[in-house]
Amino acid sequence: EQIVVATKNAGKVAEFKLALQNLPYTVISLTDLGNYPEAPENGVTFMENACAKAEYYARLTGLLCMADDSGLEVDYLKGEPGVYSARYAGEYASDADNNKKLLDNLIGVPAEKRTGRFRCVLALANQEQTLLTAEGTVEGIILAEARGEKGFGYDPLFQVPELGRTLAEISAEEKNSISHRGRALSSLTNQLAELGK
Ligand code: ITT
Ligand code: NA
Repeated sequence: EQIVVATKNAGKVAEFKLALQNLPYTVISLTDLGNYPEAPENGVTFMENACAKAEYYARLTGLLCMADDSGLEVDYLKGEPGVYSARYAGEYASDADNNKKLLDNLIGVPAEKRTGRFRCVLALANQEQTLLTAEGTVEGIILAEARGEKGFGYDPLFQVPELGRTLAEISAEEKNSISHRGRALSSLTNQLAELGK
């Protein structure tokens, strides 16, 4: 059976393909299927957005779709940018623009107050409904300057205390083994395996 990874974010696609390569499903990405429109994203929670995206693309493609809604919650900023992480610095903001805005909003804030987490909600849907959901988080510290070239988004600013490294300084395999997305994925694939029994 096929599962479509229903995201337009190339960074997410790479992590999904790596994590799902041993699954008894053929994983294809939305971009492999053609030029689909952007899903509407009006929810105020990751859960609402993940389910809406999965159902939207399942209806358009007629295939089983998995969607990811994720973002960075910074405690000092009362949980921002949260569900607005992709468009923190504006509708068409680049990762660099968003990272700059985050750094600007934390100028002068000491390390011990720069705590936060990445959160990921995954939803798997068919044409009728959402079938499964899963959530994952990873705790970290927002650095005052970027470190590392790997990953995407806010990764160069996000240090994992246990590693003493940012998510942009570790391999995609290592990131998947500890990240919000990796954790949500292992929960979702466990649920899928249970369904299959
Ligand atoms: P799709 O809706 O097409 O999946 P998107 O990038 O718009 O793509 P989101 O609305 O879920 O997806 O936004 C998530 C944003 O949160 C993403 O653009 C990054 O800025 C940030 N983010 C999520 N996971 C991340 C990760 O693993 N590393 C760094 N930044 C991440
Ligand atoms: Na979002």
